Amino acid sequence: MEKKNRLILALDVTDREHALRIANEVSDYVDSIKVGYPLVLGEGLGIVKELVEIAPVIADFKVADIPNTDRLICEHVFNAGAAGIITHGFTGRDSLDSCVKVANDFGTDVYVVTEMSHPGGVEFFRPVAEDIAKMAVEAGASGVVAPATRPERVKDIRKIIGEELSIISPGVGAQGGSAADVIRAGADWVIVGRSIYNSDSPAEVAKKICDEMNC
Ligand code: FNU
Repeated sequence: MEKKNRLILALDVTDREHALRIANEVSDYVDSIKVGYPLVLGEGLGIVKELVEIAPVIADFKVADIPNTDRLICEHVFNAGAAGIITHGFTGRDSLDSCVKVANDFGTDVYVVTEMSHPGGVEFFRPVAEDIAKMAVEAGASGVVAPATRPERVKDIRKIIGEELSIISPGVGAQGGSAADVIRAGADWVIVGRSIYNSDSPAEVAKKICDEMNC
């Protein structure tokens, strides 16, 4: 992903027109659009093909299955035009390897969740986040997902993964995190959803977040 604006839009609206309107409004300020279950279950995977006309798409399916099922999911997602996918890591190295292999065949990116950004994200993830980050490096993932709600954890995870892998970081705005703080802690991109798409002026909010990050 080209680092220009450091902002990834989390497009969790559920209908096509709304999604395309928001995506078009903020396209000057985002490096990528993240779609997940809300939009894809609402409109089908075909929405990805429409969105890639506006910006590269990351599919946030938090893939977490056996290697064969993971492979099938990744193939569908990349065939639909996505440039990247978010996977879980707790399913183990063989499952992650399967996703990375498909991504390498397509020339796309895999981002592995380390510790989630919501309060419950510390319950089970906290003790294993570092191990998952290490595995992401060893498996050749493109990057990891780490919480903007806890910049100190982004710092910890950056120490483990070094400079080669990217950190994409959700939790800015609606979940209480600050874009500037998490970029300072070592994130490469922030992922922002509700603060932008629920706003009356999505482009203005997106621009403000970019300005905060000095981009
Ligand atoms: P917003 N997301 C997250 N925390 O929030 N993929 C994680 O740890 C994670 C994610 C996603 O709060 C979440 O599903 F791994 O409205 C949503 O799409 O700004 C987005 O990041 C945050 O949305």
